[in-house]
Amino acid sequence: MDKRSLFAHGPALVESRPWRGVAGKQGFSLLEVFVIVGALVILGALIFLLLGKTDFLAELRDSQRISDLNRFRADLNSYLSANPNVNICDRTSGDNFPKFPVDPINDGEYKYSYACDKTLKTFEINAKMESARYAQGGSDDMESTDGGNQPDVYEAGNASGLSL
Ligand SMILES: [Ca+2]
Ligand SMILES: [Ca+2]
Repeated sequence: MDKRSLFAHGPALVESRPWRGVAGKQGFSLLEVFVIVGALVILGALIFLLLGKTDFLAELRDSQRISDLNRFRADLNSYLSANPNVNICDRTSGDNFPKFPVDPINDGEYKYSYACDKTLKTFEINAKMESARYAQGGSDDMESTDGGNQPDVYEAGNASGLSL
């Protein structure tokens, strides 16, 4: 039997040719590869620099603390306006009593503390700043410029002089 006759039945089912991609282009050009690698290197360097900055994550947590305390103060003031007879020292009083925020670290050193006077309807919520920037003496000192009586914590509330 002629060997060629076994393989000579019509066109081959599978053709072998280079992959041409969706738009008919053949893979990536060297320039495209360089641009992508360059962008990844720059992105990696930026992340490395930001995370390497000593206080970057501490500043993020402090921003969260400042936001938490200011929001709680606003929420509780609104709640007090709507419920003037509420016992401000009983956080379980009323279904709409503002949710007490939790410090991003919440350990022995960094935690929120709450003080209140149920007769005067005054309250204060405090947090310890973690970064040099927001701590007492820092470039954006929040602790000693809040109008409170404790220069080494950030105080928020409605008590006169934040003296609770
Ligand atoms: Ca203070
Ligand atoms: Ca105080």
